[in-house]
Amino acid sequence: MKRYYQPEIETMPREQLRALQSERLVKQVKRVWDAVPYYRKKMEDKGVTPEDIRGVEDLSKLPFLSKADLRDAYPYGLLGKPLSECVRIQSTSGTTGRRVVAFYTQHDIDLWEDCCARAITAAGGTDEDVCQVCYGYGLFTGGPGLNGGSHKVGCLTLPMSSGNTERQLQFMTDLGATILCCTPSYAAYLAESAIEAGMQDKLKLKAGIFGAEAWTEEMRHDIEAKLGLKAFDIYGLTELSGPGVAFECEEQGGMHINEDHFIAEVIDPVTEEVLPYGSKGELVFTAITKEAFPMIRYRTRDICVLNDAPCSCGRTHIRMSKPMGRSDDMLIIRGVNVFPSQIETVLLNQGMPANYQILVDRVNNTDTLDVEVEMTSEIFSDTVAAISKKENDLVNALRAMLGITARVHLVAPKSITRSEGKAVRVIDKRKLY
Ligand code: DLL
Repeated sequence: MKRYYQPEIETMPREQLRALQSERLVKQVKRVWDAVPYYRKKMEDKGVTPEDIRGVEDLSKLPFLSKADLRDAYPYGLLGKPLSECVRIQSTSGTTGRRVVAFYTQHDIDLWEDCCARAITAAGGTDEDVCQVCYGYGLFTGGPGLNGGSHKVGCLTLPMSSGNTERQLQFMTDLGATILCCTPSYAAYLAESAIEAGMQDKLKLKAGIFGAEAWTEEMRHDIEAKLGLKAFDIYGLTELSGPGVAFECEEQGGMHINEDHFIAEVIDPVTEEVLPYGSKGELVFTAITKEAFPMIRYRTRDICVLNDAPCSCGRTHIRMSKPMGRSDDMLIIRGVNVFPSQIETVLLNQGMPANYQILVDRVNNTDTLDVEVEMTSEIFSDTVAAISKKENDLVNALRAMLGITARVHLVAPKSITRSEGKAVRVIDKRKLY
C-alpha cells in the first residue's frame, strides 16, 4: 500500500528540507516586497529589507502579520498576484472586520490539494477508496480542500457537504464509503444516528479525517469504536489555504506540518519571543509557496507545542500537538468561528442592552449556543407574544451574522450576575483540551 503521497518530500532529510525552506523563503520575501506594498511598509517600519533574509535563521527579523492586518488590508491589500491570476476565494463567516477572505491562484489550489492528498494517503487512502466529504462546501475551506485532495489520490469522491444526516448515511452504506471527512462533532453525531437507525453493521468505513475544531482523545476513542474506523486529526486555517497545513499519520501522535510549504514557529503571545521546540506557545506560520495570499509570520492565535522528534512513520516533517486553546477570544462552535464581539454587535444593532452572557456546551457531541440577554424595562413590560417575537428576531439576526443557530433567552433586567472585574461574557462548559 502507498504510504506517502509525495514520498521524496515527505521523507526528505531534515537538512535538505531546511535548505529548501531557506531557498523558498528568500524568494518569497523578495517577491512580497515587490508585490505587496502593505507588507513592504511593515518591513520598512521594522528596518528590514529582503537582503537581510538569507535563510530560515533570519525569519525572526521579519514583522508579524495578524488578523488586524487582514482587517486593515481588506479586501485586496495583501494580494501577492494581479487579480487576473487569481481564480478563487474562500472565506470564514463574520462581519467585514472578522471575515477572512483568502485568494488563490490555480497553482495555490494545486499545492493546497497536494497537502490534503498527503493527509488522505497518510490515513490509508488509495484509488480503491470511496471518500465521503461532509465538510461544508462553498466559502468554507473544508469541503473544497478535501474534495481536491480526494480527487488527487484517485478516490471515488462523494461531495456531500454538511447536513442531511439521513442522506449521508444512505450514501455511506449504499456506496460503501471507506473514508469519512467531516468535523469530529459531526462524526460523533453520524455515529449515533447510524446506531439509532440500526445501520452500524452496514458501514465499511476504515478511516476518518476529522478537524476544523478541537476534539479530545476520549472523543477519538468513542468515534473509532462506534464507526469502526481509525480517526486522524487534520489542521489548517483559511489564511494559509485551509485543511492540510498539518495532518496525522498512523502513529496518531501529533500532526506533521507540511514544512515544504509552511515554516512553523511558536512564540510567547505576549512578548512575541520565539520559543524552542517543546515549549507551549502561539503558533506562527510563514507560507513559502503561496502566491495570491502570501502570509509571512502569520499569528494563528492557536496555542500548541511543536515536536521535532523523529516519527516512526518515516515522515521527517515536525509535528504539532492538537491546539490547546487560543490566545484570543475566538470560539469554534459546530466548526464555525465565532467571536463574542459579533454577538454583541447583533444585540446592539437590535436595540438590546449590552448585558448578556454566552453559554456554550456540548450535548450528545453537538455544540450548543445559548445567548442570555437582559431585557430593558420597556421590553420587560411587553406582552409574552412581543417578547417571543423579539427573541425570534434576535435568533434570525444572529444566524445572519454567524451562520449558525443560537437559542436566545430574554431574561429579566439585572438578572445576569455582575462580576466585580471584567464581565464574564462567555461560559464555555465544553471540555475540549
Ligand atoms: O477550519 C480549516 C479546516 C477545515 C481544518 C477542515 C481542518 C479540516 P478556519 O475556518 O479558518 O479553517 O478555522 C481555523 O480552526 O485556527 C484552529 O483554531 C481551528 N482548527 C482547525 N483545525 C483544527 C484541529 C478551518 N484539527 C481555526 N483541531 C484554526 C483544533 C482546529 N482546532
